[in-house]
Amino acid sequence: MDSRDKVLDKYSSKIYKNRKEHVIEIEGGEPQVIAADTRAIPGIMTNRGCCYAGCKGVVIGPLKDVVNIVHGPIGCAYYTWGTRRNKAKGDENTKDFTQYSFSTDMQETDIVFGGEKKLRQAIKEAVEIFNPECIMISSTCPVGLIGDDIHAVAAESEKLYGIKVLAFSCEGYKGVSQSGGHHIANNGLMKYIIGTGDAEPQKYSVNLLGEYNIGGDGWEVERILKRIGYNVVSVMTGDGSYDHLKNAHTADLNLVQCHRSINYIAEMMKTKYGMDWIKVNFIGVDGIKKSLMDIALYFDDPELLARTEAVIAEEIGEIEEAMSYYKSKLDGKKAAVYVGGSRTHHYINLLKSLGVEVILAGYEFGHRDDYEGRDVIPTIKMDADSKNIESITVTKDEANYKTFHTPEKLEALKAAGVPLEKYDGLWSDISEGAIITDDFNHFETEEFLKLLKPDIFFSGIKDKFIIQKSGVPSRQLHSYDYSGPYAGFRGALNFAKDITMATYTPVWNMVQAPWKSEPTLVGSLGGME
Ligand code: CFM
Repeated sequence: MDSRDKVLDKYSSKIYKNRKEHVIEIEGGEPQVIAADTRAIPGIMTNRGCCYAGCKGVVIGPLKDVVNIVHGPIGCAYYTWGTRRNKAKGDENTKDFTQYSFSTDMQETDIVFGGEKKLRQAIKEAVEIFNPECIMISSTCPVGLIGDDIHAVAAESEKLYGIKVLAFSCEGYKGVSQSGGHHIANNGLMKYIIGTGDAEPQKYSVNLLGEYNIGGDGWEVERILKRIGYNVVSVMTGDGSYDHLKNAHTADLNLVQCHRSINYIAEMMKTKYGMDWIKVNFIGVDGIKKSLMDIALYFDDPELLARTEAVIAEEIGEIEEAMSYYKSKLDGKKAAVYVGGSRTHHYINLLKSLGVEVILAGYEFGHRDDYEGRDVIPTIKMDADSKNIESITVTKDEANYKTFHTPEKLEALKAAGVPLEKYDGLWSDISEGAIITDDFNHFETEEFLKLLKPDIFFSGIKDKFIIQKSGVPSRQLHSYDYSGPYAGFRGALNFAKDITMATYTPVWNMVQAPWKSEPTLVGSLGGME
């Protein structure tokens, strides 16, 4: 029995039938079909988050000049406050509210008598105290259940205060994971914000999509892009702002880092404004090199291309020696990588360049295209859960529509390997024999750890403790624990250093639970000690 069967064999037949479609072994370089983006099994400890987490926590929360009001119980606001480490800085032109947590703090009486009054009051206070240009309201589960009309409150507040007020019906229970929340957030930003600014277009301008500035990743990417000579019009959404997002339509090209959370905006901007998008990856030296060259090829300017090559050479020169030292320490190690919907793939080239092989991997909530590539999208069957998430259609904006290249030139770029509207998915880089688990759970994590014994496990806050208790070092690839940035050339070096320290400091293996060596309870039974 191989390790996959050994783990799945422990399930009841009903659960086995479900999970066998989500856990696969990569064989013979053949394209594989995986079940993804379906409901988690009730009772199983999934690592997923909810729809509200995807909308407020992931996509709209990082917009720094927006007051993000969470309409709901205080816990929902508290748990999306700071833990993701999406950094932001205000400046003389842009306010930064990301250090605050705004909530209506719903109580039982609000659930019984309705919470709209409290929401109106929260908006009034936010306007009086913070004077923002934009407020966004996110719904939590009870709001959807009792039927508060947050959209009506938003529309009325917009008139009353003369600012932008958006409402998102992203109740936690919608869809099957945080993925639905990404889509809802994308729809709102596209409908009401992108395209409302009147800035003048700049030369060599790009938007950076699906970059959330975790641990400062976005700042490192922007530093490199600016060094080469690009103008970054907006970042969606790490350290991003309403102010910049309004003018996103003026850029020449969209760069998509996290495909899962934001491909909807990239696609809609192509239809509405004619703006092309390419898939990039700024994690890992090979990934960054390829992405920077792809962007330069797109702009097709010899000077820009020369600068790109020079910056790449200089940046690599800075880290090369240290990287090869860390490679000598890490060569031959094996890793497990489990993140949400895109990072698992992004980190593979970085790990490979350090001699680390990925033997176990997966996503919490990826869709089939995140595994198998965008080509499968037309074959993905919609189910009742996916139909529950609104999919909006946009039309050509005649006034702002522009094309940068002719269709022939775009075809030539595609033929030259530039990933225009293309994403190959995790399959394209995963090693033969690797085990892939979609929507992984605590049971499978423990079992695969015992069987495959990876040297390091990249994971998140919910699973890291299981991993550490079993003696294996863990680094969080969601928040980077307390470290970062990991993106860009300098980030690659931070990463190499952190995982070398983790694998050479096997503290978790040395910790023994106290009850294993001495009794922790003392008492007497029937007169005996
Ligand atoms: Fe995109 Fe993300 Fe990810 Fe994601 Fe996330 Fe995240 Fe993630 Mo945690 S947007 S899909 S919903 S890259 S919070 S910054 S690390 S699960 S792999």
